[in-house]
Amino acid sequence: MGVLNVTPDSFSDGGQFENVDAAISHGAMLFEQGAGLIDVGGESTRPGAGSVEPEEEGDRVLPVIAALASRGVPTSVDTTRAIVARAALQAGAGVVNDVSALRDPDMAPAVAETGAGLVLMHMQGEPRTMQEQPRYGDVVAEVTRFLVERAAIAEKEGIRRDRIAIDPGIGFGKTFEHNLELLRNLHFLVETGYPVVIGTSRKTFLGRILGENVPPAKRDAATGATVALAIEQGVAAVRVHNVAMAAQIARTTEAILGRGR
Ligand code: PMM
Repeated sequence: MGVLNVTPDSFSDGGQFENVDAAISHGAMLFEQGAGLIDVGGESTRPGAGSVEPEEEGDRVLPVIAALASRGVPTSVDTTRAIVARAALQAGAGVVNDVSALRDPDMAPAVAETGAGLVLMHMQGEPRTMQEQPRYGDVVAEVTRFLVERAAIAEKEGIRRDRIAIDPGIGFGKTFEHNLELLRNLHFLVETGYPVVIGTSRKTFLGRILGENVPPAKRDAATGATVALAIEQGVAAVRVHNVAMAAQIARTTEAILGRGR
């Protein structure tokens, strides 16, 4: 899954793809490099980020999704708003990546009506405040329970089980230790039977490991370590900025594991 943030303030590629044409060609390039899905987002979920108006969010993502769809590039829309999701699905997106896991009550109907896929992500709190004091008893068990509950709700609303994926939400209301514990225990999420998605690419916890002087764009090798370990545990999809690198890692890891394509 290739990251295509069309926002002026996203933490790792902020501002770079604000221009619609640049975003379209970057998305097409990620597809050529091996992404199965281009994840187009118009609202930053970076810790502390404020929210944008739905109209503005739609204006950012819809032309990019439509253009990629017309070139046969599969896209997901990274949004928490049903109104944006509906428009994106109409413009040609095939999957809704909802980091709020159906907080908008109209989201499940929007996905169900179109037969689209759905990624349900776990987040404690909301982006503005989520890193203030994340707390869990048993982070792996609690995140898994939450995601299975949300998936059951999605199914009840008419979304087919085989169209639903789950994501522990690395960095979303989690301390450094919570993130590492989740990454060590992804196999636990895989055992639920839902395809598991993870997004570790260039995130702050990697900066903590590497040293805060290593900026997001220089954290790809560290991201690669998480990709290999996630695939080994049975994760179905990794959301990354550097698709060319992740595709090589994925193919190599799968070949070693005897799961080569
Ligand atoms: N992370 C970000 C945004 N969307 N979606 C899913 N499913 N999983 C994630 O971990 C995730 C996401 C934030 O990262 P970015 O600002 O680099 O896009």
